[in-house]
Amino acid sequence: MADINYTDKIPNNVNLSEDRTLQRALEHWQPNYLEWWNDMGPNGSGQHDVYLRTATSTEPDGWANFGHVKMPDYRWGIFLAQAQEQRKVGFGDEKGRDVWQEVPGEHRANLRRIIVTQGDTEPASVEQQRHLGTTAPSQYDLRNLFQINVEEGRHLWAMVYLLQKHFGRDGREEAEALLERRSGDADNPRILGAFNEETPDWLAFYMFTYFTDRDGKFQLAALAESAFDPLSRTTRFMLTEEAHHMFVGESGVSRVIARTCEVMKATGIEDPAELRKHGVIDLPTLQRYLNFHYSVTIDLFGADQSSNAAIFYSSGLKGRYEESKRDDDHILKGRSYKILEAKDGALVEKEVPMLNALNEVLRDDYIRDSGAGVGRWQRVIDKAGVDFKLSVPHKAFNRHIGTFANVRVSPAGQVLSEAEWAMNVDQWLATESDRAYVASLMGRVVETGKYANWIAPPPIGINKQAADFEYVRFN
Ligand code: BYC
Ligand code: FE
Ligand code: FE
Repeated sequence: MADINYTDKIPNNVNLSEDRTLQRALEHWQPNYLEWWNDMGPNGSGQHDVYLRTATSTEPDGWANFGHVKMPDYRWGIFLAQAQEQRKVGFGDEKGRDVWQEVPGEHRANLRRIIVTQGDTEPASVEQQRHLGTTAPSQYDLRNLFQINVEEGRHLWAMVYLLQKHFGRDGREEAEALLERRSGDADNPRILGAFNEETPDWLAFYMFTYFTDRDGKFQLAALAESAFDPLSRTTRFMLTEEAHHMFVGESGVSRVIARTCEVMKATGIEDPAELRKHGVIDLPTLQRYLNFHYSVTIDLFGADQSSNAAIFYSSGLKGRYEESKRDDDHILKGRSYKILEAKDGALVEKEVPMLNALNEVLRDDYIRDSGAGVGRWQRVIDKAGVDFKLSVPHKAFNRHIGTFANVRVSPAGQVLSEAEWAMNVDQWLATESDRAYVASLMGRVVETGKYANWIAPPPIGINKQAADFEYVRFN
């Protein structure tokens, strides 16, 4: 595979210079993108030199370069994973046929919708996180935030490339609209719910990158199975970058827990209100943040029964997570899947056609995967000798999409009356006062090698850098 050509205006490994129309479309879009980045990207960061990795090839070993870069100079580019020779459609009605290099007319509207939905989340997350740089707990964390931001920007480029290359004028219009919607805007919001929520503080940021970037992992993995080969190759390379985003979330929460437990052991204090006087985040508050981000994120998988999902699968547009590792016919007609629904005050199982339940299948895969990290957080608590059990809420808790949208369910999975919900919700979801307390801890730490009081330092530096490495030079 050709290395990425960094002398091009737009670094790429897709032979951009041979497609003049596309090159012109992208060069027209690029200044609008930079304008969006300046308006909506990381606040006040334009002059900082940030220690970033930049993709320089798509080879599995050594695909990135590390070095100090000003973010507006980051080389956002278009990189597709290596083509797989003779790749065949792996599922659905066209299973076994050659994959598509162009968009089949009959699937154009659905593919466009999927690509736009995926693309919309990327700039949305940058918008949600734009103010966090002013309260970073360390240079290390600030650098991780910025790394994620530039890569989410690149993920937008990845989807815009597909739109402009394969969807003509419609694609160019969608590419512009992706720069016009705004997270949380009342008139022109981002498409999916979680991407219009705020990411008000760093605990929310770690929870978001653990839980919500993991939705990215599962959706991208499902799209990597697509019969539309350019989408498959694009998402496969995006997945390489995604791993670091989830690492930042998992290790971030882990470091918050480690610090809290350290103070709990040193002082012997267990009472959250007393603990707050020591400037750390009490574990019940952390659990309430977890409950919020988890429930908002599992909504992102869509309705538990969806005819869209059935069509996306049968027509080969979107597969399941690790499709090829599954031991079935990959067509799924006549198969069923058990979903839950609320009936007479209880949650009961119901068998439905599997094709219609594929959003739920992916959500269940996600639930298994995300629970593993929560188990690792628990081990930090256990090892410290602190008596507290973290838990993952029931999947029907605090849902706004699908069957449970109109039912109140406790984190333990009990169907509740509106009054019972109202009486207890403050124990389950972060309250205004929780958020105000966490916000009160957020203060910018800029000294090299120093960390805010509420979070432990990381066990190891980025790219194995030493503890006193200067990740960000503030200019
Ligand atoms: N909020 O039939 P359904 C990432 C709508 S994250 C608001 O279930 P479908 C990242 C739905 O549009 C990965 N609306 O829909 C992470 C539909 O509307 P209409 C993002 C919602 O199509 C961190 C209606 O409800 N990628 O990369 O089967 C940082 C009926 O629903 C929501 C993708 O999502 C919601 N949560 O499923 C940066 C992949 N959910 O038609 C980046 C592409 C549903 O009635 N998207 N609706 O007006 C898809 O595959 C599908 O569109 C969905 C929804 C799975 C999202
Ligand atoms: Fe992304
Ligand atoms: Fe991400």
